[in-house]
Amino acid sequence: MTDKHTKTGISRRGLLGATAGGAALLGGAGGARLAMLGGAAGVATAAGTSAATAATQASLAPGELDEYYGFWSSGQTGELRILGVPSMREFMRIPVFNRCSATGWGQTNESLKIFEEGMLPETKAFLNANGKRIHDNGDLHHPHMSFTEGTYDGRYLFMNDKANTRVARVRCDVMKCDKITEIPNAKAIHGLRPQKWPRTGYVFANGEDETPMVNDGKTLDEPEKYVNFFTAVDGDTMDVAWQVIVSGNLDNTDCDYQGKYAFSTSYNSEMGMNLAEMTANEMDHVVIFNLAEIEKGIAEGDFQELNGVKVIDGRKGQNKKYTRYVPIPNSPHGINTAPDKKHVCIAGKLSPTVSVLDVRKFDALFEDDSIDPRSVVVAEPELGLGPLHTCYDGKGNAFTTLFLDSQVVKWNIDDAIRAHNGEDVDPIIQKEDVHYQPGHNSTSMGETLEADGKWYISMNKFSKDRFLNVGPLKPENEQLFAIEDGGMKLVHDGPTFAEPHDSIIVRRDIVNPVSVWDRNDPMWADTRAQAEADGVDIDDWMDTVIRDGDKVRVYMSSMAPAFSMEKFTVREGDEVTVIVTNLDDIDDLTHGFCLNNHGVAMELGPQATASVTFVAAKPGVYWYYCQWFCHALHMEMRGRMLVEPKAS
Ligand code: CUK
Ligand code: CUA
Repeated sequence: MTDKHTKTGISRRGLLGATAGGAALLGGAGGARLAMLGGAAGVATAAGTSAATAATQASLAPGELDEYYGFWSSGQTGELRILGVPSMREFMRIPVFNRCSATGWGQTNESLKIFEEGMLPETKAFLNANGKRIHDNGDLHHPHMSFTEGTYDGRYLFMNDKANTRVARVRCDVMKCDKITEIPNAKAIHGLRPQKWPRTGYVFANGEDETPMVNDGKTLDEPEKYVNFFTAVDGDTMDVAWQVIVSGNLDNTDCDYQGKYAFSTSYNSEMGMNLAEMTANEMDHVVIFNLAEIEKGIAEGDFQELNGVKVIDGRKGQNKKYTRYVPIPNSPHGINTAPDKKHVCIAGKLSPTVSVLDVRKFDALFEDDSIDPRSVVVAEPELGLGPLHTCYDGKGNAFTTLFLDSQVVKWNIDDAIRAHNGEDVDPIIQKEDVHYQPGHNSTSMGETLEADGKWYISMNKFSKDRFLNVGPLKPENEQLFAIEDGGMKLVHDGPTFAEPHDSIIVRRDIVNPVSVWDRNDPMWADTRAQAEADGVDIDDWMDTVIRDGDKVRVYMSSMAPAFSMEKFTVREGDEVTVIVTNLDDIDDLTHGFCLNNHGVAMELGPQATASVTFVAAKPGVYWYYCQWFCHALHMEMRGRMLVEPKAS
């Protein structure tokens, strides 16, 4: 099954030809992009699985713990997921940009505060005017952990929301989201990467969609007025540190191990407004951002302030100290820094090539305007059709997904450079079929200096015939390979729901969450302050109802198998806030509070406080109950709310 590649002279034309069908009908450059999608119809031949040995390594006995944490995005589901690698068991779903029925995320006051604090005022006004909630959807593509000196440090996970232009952070101690920042000026945050060196530091975030610089509804068809923004978020405060206006759009991003540069791909260097225009040019580009110069420019006042953000002009033809543009063939997508600290691989997508940049050559580009930006390209191997993303084994090899070929190609970076310099070497080591149409891939610790080359994940966009048919909407498919000297061995093949784009695989000793909340956690600081004002101690047994005009605060505790209050009374039309502290302090003893027929429910982990606010609009008796199974008498863990009719 190892397919030693021989040079076939694949060209862009070949790429289009290879995706016959849709492309021919559409014709032109516009057809090229659609052909990629249509390419999914051309299925690669099924791979055998000579996986006997590797399979034994991958299958864990019941109760055995995984070697790695996997952090998964979920695309349009909007949540973050935690899996075990190599078992690929899914452990947890962390709601972030979505509304979660189980945990009350998007409904509890503690989570609403996180949503609202980072929301731009105009978004708040827009949502209020339209009776809409921004808590209900998101498109989470890229989860990445915070770094210290080039490797994961177990503090935070950062992630983007393409749908509503946001960046979020998850605390790794409790595995809950604690910050969501809506990014001003930019639109559709896509690529996201934390600074690797000396630490995170910045979280770099790409705006994918261009909008008019003055977006007041008076400009549509004047592309020259459109701009796009690169954003640096401060990973400690989650505030926007600065932005850079760029030429072209921005897709994916990464940064170096020197702490000097960030870089982003642009598939729409044309600033096209439709498919044909966006794919018109043979060459697009990568933008390199000079972090020290940008910080200096900000310090020296060389910025304009836009919606409260200091914005540097890094467009082409502007002062070249902030940005340089390196031409890259056609519609580049994934950009990934190698653990050798030197190389960055850029997947060509519509070009069958991967462009290898040497970060050590970037200084010269910024020192001397006359240097050809292409001089930083040290290799450009043709690897196959539809290259999208690259990851690494820490031993000088790279793995690139080939969307159209439904394959992963393993290749050697040094050999690619030697071939580029005219030597007769083939950098390709192995090609392996995947099922089908891979997007992102990841290797164990592969985006850090501790890349260990043990495991490889292929995140495939199509599952087709791989599983029992579940109707027109099919799951995606993920495949885990053991990376072995003799080749890559498929050890797991399993469906996932919509639509993990990306994952990271983190050694388990780096991740150390707690099992029980700290009573002083900042998550419920507002509730604590309110309780203090009400004279209630939320750390203790509480059964107090405070009336404050037509606002009522109901303070209660939970301890298996009972709430501290078997009943409470409010009046029709009251705005009721129920505050619950779970006094149980045992591992895994979660309670919940769910109020019948009010659309109200929340999770209460051990030693957690949470609160939820609703209007008691309908007179009557309503049961509330614990909705997390906690005890043999869990069913009996319930109580009544009486809503008295308004005196008429
Ligand atoms: S993107 Cu999805 S396959 Cu949003 Cu990282 Cu490349
Ligand atoms: Cu408490 Cu179920």
